[in-house]
Amino acid sequence: MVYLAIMGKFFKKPGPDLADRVPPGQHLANGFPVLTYGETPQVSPEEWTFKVWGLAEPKSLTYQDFMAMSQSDFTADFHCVTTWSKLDVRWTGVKVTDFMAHIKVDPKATHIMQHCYGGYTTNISREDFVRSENFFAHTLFGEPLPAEHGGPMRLVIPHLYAWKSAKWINGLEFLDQEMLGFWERNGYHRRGEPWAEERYSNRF
Ligand SMILES: Nc1nc2c(c(=O)[nH]1)N[C@H]1C(S)=C(S)[C@@H](COP(=O)(O)O)O[C@H]1N2
Ligand SMILES: [Mo]
Repeated sequence: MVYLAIMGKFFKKPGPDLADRVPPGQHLANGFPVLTYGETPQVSPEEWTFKVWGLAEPKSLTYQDFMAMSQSDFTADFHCVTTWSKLDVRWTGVKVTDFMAHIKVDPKATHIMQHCYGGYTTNISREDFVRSENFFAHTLFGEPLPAEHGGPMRLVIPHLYAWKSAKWINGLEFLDQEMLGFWERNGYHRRGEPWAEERYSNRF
């Protein structure tokens, strides 16, 4: 019985060292759940195209353009607002801070709308976007990013709830004011910081 209690302690709930990495109201997921609103777009790396517009010099980039940029490995925790978290997800891709050297953004741009194949959008402030722990990911646990997890390319913003991490990302629109993305217009918080439990908007 003591053995079972210990097993339960170690495998069902996060240990003390992991517990302080799980934000309030979150639980550790089994595996890596998929959370998608609508259909999964099927886009090959060859046809994947990424555009920058708005308060930035318009630019179109290919998958090869991203592969030619400086590549980095990342280990990051992933928190979905529906209360599951997955720790230590390993990705490979391009740091947002490295990517920014390849485009020209107007200093007046304070906010960004992420656009995706399939029409999903999510907003983020420039301050939350341009951080060295944020990245464009094309590889998950050493394998090409599967379509259901956003392949061929997604954004990962580890310090915000995962709805801010756009799958099948195909563009960034630079703005001089905050606009709301898909979930944000439908009741989710405009920022979504998991440690502050910024889950839903208080505007409704
Ligand atoms: N384009 C797009 N990106 C998206 C979503 C989506 O439905 N469409 N869901 C978001 C939500 S709510 C979460 S929790 C994560 C889930 O990523 P995963 O399916 O790789 O676990 O993707 C986010 N990015
Ligand atoms: Mo989510």
